[in-house]
Amino acid sequence: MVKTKRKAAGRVTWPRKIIHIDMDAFYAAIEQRDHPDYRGKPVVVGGDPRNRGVVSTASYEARKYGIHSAMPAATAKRLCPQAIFLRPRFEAYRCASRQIMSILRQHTELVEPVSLDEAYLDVTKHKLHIDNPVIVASLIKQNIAAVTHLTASAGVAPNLFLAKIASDFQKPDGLTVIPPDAVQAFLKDLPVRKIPGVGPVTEKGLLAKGIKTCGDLATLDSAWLTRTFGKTGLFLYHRALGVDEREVEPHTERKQYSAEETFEKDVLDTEWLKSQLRVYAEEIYEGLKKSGRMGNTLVLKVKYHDFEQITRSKTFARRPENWQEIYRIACLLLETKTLAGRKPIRLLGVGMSGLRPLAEAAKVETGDLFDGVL
Ligand code: TTP
Ligand code: MG
Repeated sequence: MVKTKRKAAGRVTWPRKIIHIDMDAFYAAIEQRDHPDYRGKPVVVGGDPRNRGVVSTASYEARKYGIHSAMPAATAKRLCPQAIFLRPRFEAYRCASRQIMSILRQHTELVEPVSLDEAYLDVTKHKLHIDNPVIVASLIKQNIAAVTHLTASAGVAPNLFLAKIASDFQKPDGLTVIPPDAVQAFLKDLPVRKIPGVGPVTEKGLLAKGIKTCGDLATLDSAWLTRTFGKTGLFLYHRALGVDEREVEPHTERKQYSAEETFEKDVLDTEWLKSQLRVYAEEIYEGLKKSGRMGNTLVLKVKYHDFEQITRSKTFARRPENWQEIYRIACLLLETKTLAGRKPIRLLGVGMSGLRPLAEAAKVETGDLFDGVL
C-alpha cells in the first residue's frame, strides 16, 4: 500500500508533487550531534525538572521511557532518572534550520517553512528538472545529512496533508511515498486522529458516532457530516477522500500568530468564553515556542452577534514565559474591555504580535527566560 522505494513514483501521473520534510527529534538530535557523549543516550531538552519546566523534545532513546513533548520535565525525570536534561540552545537550532531551508530552496522556490524543523515543498516543477519526486526527497535527505549531520523524515504525496501524514509514518529517517493511485487504499484504515487538525476532542466526537477511520468517514453523507459537526464535518469529509486543495505558500515569517473560532451558537456565558481563551492561549504559546519565537503584544478579537467586531490589545512588560500569562491577560481584556456576558459573542480570537526569536528575546529581556519555563 505505502511504498518506500523509488519505483513507487513509477509511471503514475502526479497531479502535484508535494514533499513534507520534518527533522527527527530536532533539538535533541542537535544536542547529540554537538556532544558525542550524549549519542545513543536518553536526552531531554526543555525546562528544569526541579521547577515547573516542560519537555520541548526528547531523543528517541528517551521516548522509549514514555517521555514526550509538553510533558512536565519532573515527570520525565521520574520515568527516566538517568536521562540527560538540557536547556534549549535556540541559536544552534535556528542555525541548523537556516541550513535546512536553504537546501530545500535548491530544489524549488516553493518552500513553505512551518516551524524551525518542518517545511512543505512543491516540486511539480523541479529547478533541475528531476521528474521523480521520490528521487528529490531522497536527495534532500542526503543533502541535509551531509550539511547538518542530522536526519530528516520525508513524505511524498499529491497534496499537503497526505505528505505530512507520510513524513510521520516511518520516523526517524523515514521516506514514505503515497502515490496518487495508492491514496484511497492508504486512507481506508487510517485512524481519524491521524488527520492533521483532529485533536482528542474531535476524535472523541467521531468515535461516539462509531467513526474510527477515514474509510468510515468517506462512506458517510457530506450533508449529514456538516449538520452534525459543522464546518469541521466538511473538512473531515474532504480529507477522508484525500482532497486538500491548499497550495504550498512560500512566505516570510508570519507577523502575527493567532487562534480564533466562530461558534455554532452566540455565547453569553463568560466562564465558557474564558475556557476557550485557555485553549487558544495554550495553542499560541506552544505554536510560537515550536517556531522558536515569542510575541510581546496580545490582541483579543471579538465579533458580537450583530457582527460588530472589536479588537483590544495589551503589550506585555516582558514576553510571556508560559501559556498561563497569555491566558490571564486575555481574560482581563475580555472582562474589562468587551461586553462579554452582556452581549452575545459569535467569534472569539487571540493573537500575538511583535514576534521575536526566542534566543534574542531571552538575551534582551531577562537573561534567563527559559529557567523552569520551557
Ligand atoms: P517536532 O517536529 O514536533 O518534534 P521533534 O522534531 O523533536 O521529533 P519528531 O519530529 O522526530 O517526532 O518539533 C520540532 C521541535 O520543536 C522539537 O525538537 C522541539 C520543539 N517543540 C517544542 O518546543 N514544544 C513542543 O511541544 C513540540 C511538539 C516541539
Ligand atoms: Mg520534527
